Amino acid sequence: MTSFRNGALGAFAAAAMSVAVLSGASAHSKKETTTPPDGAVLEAAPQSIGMSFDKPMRITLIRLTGADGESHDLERTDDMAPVREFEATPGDLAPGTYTVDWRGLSDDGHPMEGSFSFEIGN
Ligand SMILES: [Cu+2]
Repeated sequence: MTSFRNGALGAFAAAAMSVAVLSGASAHSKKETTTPPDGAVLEAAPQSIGMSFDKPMRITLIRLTGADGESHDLERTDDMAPVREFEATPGDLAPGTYTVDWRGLSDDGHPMEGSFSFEIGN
């Protein structure tokens, strides 16, 4: 019976190890680029606001805030699905400095967040 027990434990250990290998292989999604790029000084208001990720990210919150602290509407089309390319459309934006804050859920289940800013010149 000892050999059966060892066999069962061995199979359990092997299964646990493969789970460990799998979770190790899928690290959380990383932000690669933003639109506009962080710190960009633009001549005109951007047509879109976005982030790209190396793996799918479910964006749970996106907020565009002006220097006066006022938040501006963003129209998103992703339906909160996990995407590698997130894009949202701003309305008309006056010259000034803007910050984008986002939160998301990585494909490995980890919550992520980030922010970037840009300036629209006069
Ligand atoms: Cu992660």
